[in-house]
Amino acid sequence: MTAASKTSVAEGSVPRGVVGQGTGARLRRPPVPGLPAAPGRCLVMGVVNVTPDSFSDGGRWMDPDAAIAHGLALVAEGADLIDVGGESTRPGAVRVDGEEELRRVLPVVRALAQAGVPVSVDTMRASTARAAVDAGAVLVNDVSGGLADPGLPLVARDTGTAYVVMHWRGHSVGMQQRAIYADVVRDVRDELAGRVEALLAQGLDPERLVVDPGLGFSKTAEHNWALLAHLDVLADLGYPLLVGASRKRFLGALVSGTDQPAPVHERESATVAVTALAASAGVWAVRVHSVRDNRAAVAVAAAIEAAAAAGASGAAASMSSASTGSASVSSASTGSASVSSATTGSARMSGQT
Ligand code: PMM
Repeated sequence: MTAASKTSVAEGSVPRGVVGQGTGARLRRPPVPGLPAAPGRCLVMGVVNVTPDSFSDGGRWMDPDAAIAHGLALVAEGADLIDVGGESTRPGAVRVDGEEELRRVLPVVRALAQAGVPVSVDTMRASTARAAVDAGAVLVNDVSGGLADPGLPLVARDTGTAYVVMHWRGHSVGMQQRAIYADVVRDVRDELAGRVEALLAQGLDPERLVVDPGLGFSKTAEHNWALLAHLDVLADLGYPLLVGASRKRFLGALVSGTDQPAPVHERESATVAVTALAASAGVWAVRVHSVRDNRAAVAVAAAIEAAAAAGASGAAASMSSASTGSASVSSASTGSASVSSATTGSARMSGQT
């Protein structure tokens, strides 16, 4: 990266900011204009793949009515937004043509948006993104980070739509041959920084960018774990982070403990564990196929975060109460207010379920 590029990424990140620099930085969840916000917790993005061949749910939601009903069910379970995709990106998947992709996603995007659901469109095509945004999508989830179709980020720019820039090295056919890194965390961070720089140069609004490490995309299990272990390094880019680990092969391998990954339906508990840890690390959102348990994991992380914040102020106040006496009373109410806000979060969740 050039000095100039470093500057422009840093400038782009200024309004976003993160707490601290370098390892150990705690991630933050700045609101993204036009998207739902949930102060104090990670968002949950529910996935609806309108594809015959996605590894996790391929073929289940090909019928538009079934896909729409599934999206609404995920919202009822607590999803904050729904990601609708019409093209599988599993390793080795062959590309679907643009017309077919549009035929799959458009009725689903339109119906969910009309029902008031915040919809994200998972596409690498400008034409699909444009039609989806016109139909009400509020987020463009581009797994290629603008590399597959350079016109795609321009759709986000021109329509003022939020945009996910995911780390990507090439299309599904042959992508695992590109899983070669000197230092995966540093390399992914630098490649994402390069993409962000290019997007800012194209005129995208830094306030509307979300960054994603692209777990499983040109990455081995070891690479995925390293990235999850160093989310703080990616957060140093200064943008909200989206993490998509749900049901992926590396979780299947972890569960089975062998080279033969456990089947998709046995990867759910490991997915929920990743969600709890990623939410606790401060990511902005997790992308998941099943929502209820992941939403509970997010609520757990939020409750612990709130209790930690309350505990910190309580400790400070009880130290000062030695000299003032009354300080501990006001800190106790501050503490319980924070804790009850975590409880309110859980109550909201159960209200939705
Ligand atoms: N993974 C998949 C598809 N889209 N989008 C983002 N932003 N991040 C991801 O990790 C991601 C994605 C592949 O999973 P799927 O086929 O089950 O949807």
